[in-house]
Amino acid sequence: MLRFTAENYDVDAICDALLNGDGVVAISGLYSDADVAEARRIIMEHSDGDDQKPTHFQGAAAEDGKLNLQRRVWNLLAKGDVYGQMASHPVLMEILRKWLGTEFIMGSLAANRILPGGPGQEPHVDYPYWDFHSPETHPIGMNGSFPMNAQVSIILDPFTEASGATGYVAGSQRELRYPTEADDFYGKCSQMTGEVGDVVLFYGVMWHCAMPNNSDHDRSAILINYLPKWVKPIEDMHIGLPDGFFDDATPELRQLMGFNYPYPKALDESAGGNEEGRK
Ligand SMILES: O=C(O)CCC(=O)C(=O)O
Ligand SMILES: [Fe+2]
Repeated sequence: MLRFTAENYDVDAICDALLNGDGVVAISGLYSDADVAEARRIIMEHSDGDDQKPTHFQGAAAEDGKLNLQRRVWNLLAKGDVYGQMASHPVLMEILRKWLGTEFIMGSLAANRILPGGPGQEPHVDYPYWDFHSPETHPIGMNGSFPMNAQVSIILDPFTEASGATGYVAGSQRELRYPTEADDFYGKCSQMTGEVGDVVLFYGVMWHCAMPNNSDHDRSAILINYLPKWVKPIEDMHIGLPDGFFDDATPELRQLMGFNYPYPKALDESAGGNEEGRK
């Protein structure tokens, strides 16, 4: 996994690594300690209860009665200004404009907290490929040769091998396929280790999963899903936001929330005129 900093990151090298190389890079130094601490504090507060939120790729944990050791906090935009700021960091915007097209959007802004003893996930690929175990539900000939996804993990607790840093098989994004038992994921995988505040950026066609937390501390991360402008988000990104939330929002956050590409639209109820075309 190539590692960059806020000072030496290289957009072309990163896009090449995501598409043709390992499929994942790390970038350190994007966020202040204070922002990372605030982000973690709010997530811990929202995940200290026993109420269960929806999760994914945790079928085995559900069978073993261990689902409560992996906790999701969804809809982070409504839970603190810090999350929108982190998701629209200028370095991420610059890289992702190149990777997903200039008008890319955000499909989910959530957290994944794995408590000590928490089991890992099933090896998988991410949205919109996440149900590629049923490829017949997708268009014929679909592949990963151009990206319809970027995943950012902002690390909030030490990501070590013991704590269950995300496992991945380098290069597996070069062929779009949902991994099977025969692929021997655990025999082949490396882990996205990192320090608090680091960002891991990967192409979600690459096989990966949260690994079991065998340490004595929590293992939390903010998980952000980014999409081209025309793929529909996973989360309903607009619920729970107070009226006027976007009045003072930055152009970057408005873009991430889909305001720049207003489809589907009630065309039958819009003012007439030519809306699309080179002229
Ligand atoms: O938390 C992690 O390590 C990865 C989570 C993940 O891949 C997912 O939920 O899709
Ligand atoms: Fe994933």
